Amino acid sequence: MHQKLQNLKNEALAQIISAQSAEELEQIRIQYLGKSGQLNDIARLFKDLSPAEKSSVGLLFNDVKSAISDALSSSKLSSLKSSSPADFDPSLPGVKIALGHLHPITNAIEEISSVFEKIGFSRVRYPEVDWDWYAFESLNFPDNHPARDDWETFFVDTPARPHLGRMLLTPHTSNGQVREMERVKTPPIRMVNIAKCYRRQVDVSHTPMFHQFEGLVVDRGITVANLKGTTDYFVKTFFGPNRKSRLRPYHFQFTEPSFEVDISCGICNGHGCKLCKEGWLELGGAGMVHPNVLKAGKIDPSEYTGFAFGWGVERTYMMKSGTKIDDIRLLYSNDIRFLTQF
Ligand code: FA5
Repeated sequence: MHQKLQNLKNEALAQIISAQSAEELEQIRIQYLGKSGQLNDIARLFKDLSPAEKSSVGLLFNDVKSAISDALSSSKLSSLKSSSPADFDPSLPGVKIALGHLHPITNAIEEISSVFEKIGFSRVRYPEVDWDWYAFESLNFPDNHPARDDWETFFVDTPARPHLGRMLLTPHTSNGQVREMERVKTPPIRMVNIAKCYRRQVDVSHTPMFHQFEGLVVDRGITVANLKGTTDYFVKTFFGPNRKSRLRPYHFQFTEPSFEVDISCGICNGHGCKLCKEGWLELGGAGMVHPNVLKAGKIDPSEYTGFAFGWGVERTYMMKSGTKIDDIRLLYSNDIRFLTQF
């Protein structure tokens, strides 16, 4: 019934916008809001709903009804119905047109790009549908790694290619690492790859489609200190000067050593609270690029070293103080009441 009401609202609003006369608007009013109109037809079905359904459908019903009547009364044509030139009052304020805005994640991506561009990173974009070679094989994943299982990754039903393997929806932006090494050929490399990722996961902190931003720096003499400095710079610029970062030992196939990066909680300032428990929130993975990955990108590991990190855009955005989003799925629910708050 939710879908039916949404469709009805969209149809009514589209008809109101394209109405050519006051008579046409009146017809639309009768069709949707009249005694035997489509909204009342739906209201008659309420009796068959459970009490819980009744309250959620009821809320949407009222929302649809007021959206249609507001659109009817604010339509320029409705004032033509009874007005003669003498009734027209030019001193009345005009009708405000509702303006949309970019999605909060689009804004977050722009902000993240500009934070890294300020310290010399180039924003790049690599395919979101890519070969197993770039997503796994070149990143030092063994054949039997669980992430390569159908259960974790969405594979595309096309024949595998020699060397490149199967085609898949990228489960992380790390597929950009070897692609960037192939593009630049000779370091220095300083890229930030921001793209959509796909995994078979959905709950309060996971969506099947999400975004990651992947940093990769390769040059002579790059060390963990450069990784820590870059992380600190990002954390203080994006979240605020009081937030701190820490590296926790971890394991990734394509970095050695590997870390999980945590940031101090913005609510309790690192002291421990209901949200973070011990004062820290996890941002994502990082580490020093594994020599095998440099070799796969035809870069000599005896001459160059590098660091890489990959963090979730949605989770990073949700950790900004004051965002107060406690369920990641809300970001993609397309609920205008949620989106207009940002
Ligand atoms: C990776 O994806 C590594 N490629 C990160 C990396 C890059 C490590 C470079 C080292 C060097 P992980 O699976 O932990 O790591 O994902 C990183 C982040 O992506 C998570 O911390 C989280 O913020 C985000 N993320 C992962 N899965 C989801 C999901 N289903 N929904 C939303 N965000 C997700």
